Amino acid sequence: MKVFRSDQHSLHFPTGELSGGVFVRPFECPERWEYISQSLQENGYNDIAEPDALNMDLLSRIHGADYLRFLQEAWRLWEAGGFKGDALPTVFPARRMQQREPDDIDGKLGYFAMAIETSITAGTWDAARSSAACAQSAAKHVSDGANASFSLCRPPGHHAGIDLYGGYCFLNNAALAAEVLLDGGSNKVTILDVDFHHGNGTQDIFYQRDDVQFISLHGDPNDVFPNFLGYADEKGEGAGLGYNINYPMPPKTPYSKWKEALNDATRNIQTYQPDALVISLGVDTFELDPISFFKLKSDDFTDYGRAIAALKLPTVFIMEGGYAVEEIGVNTVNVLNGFQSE
Ligand code: OKP
Ligand code: ZN
Repeated sequence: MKVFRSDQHSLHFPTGELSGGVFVRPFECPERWEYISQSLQENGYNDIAEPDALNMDLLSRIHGADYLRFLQEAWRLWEAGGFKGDALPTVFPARRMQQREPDDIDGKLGYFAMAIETSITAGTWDAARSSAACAQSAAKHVSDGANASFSLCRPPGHHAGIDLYGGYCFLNNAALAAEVLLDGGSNKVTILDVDFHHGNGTQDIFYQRDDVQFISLHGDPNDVFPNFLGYADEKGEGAGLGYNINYPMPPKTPYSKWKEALNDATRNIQTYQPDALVISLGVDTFELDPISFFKLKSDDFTDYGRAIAALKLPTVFIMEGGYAVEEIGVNTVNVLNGFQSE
């Protein structure tokens, strides 16, 4: 399985993340990428490529023009304001306030943010764009005939909506991969999101569409981030009705229960009959993950990799979360090994 990755991921590394009322070292850190790279190489995934340049026209199919402009100008405007730290929002267009983008950078940050643990830094745009480029190239590889590919995306993408950043995400890598597949001749694509957190951004992007089925297994938003989306009653709208499927699950969910949800998800995928599959692959479902609450063990990742392969669809794996840094490589490779063994 060919791997796509870029060194430019390291351009994004904020000094702190607001967590529990204090600034801590960000959970979403560059070593995550290093551990995954290392495990891939140790396990024979040595067909590694740099991505092609990002196609901004394709990116514009999933993100708004104002949002893309904002991501590119945010750091310059923040610096021009003379601020000392990384760019963080402090004010939001909450209920009964105007949903209008102001000129002031403090206002712009809040207008486009869905969470504030995610800072924008000098290198954020370049890192986010390299991450999206990896997803694009991995999807192109499958669209050109490969049966699978893996994109080592960092920063992750599934919380990034049409015009929203947050949850460590800026550009929606999985959504872009789906667009590349559609562009390359697929009529229908399923995005299966197995990250611990609900893929609110991906849901947002495809909520009214029937050419992309979105299925997410995740911690119940009543109990955990992103808190305001990911409930089971969110089923899509208009043409998209029926093509959005959420499986929220409670704290301490063991693999046996998670697998039941996955089995139901695979039945829904078989009914939909997509031409290709995109996996939003977060390994934060692991029992030792510091910010999550499912109980998967390392071998479980191998098992569900096999179940994904049993769908017999061209598959693009897009890296999302996973914060038990020392085990992140093993758990990621286990999914790929399970997939390859089938
Ligand atoms: C991104 B992905 C920690 C709160 C963290 C943000 C979680 C983002 C997860 N105190 N909130 O889906 O892995
Ligand atoms: Zn996650």
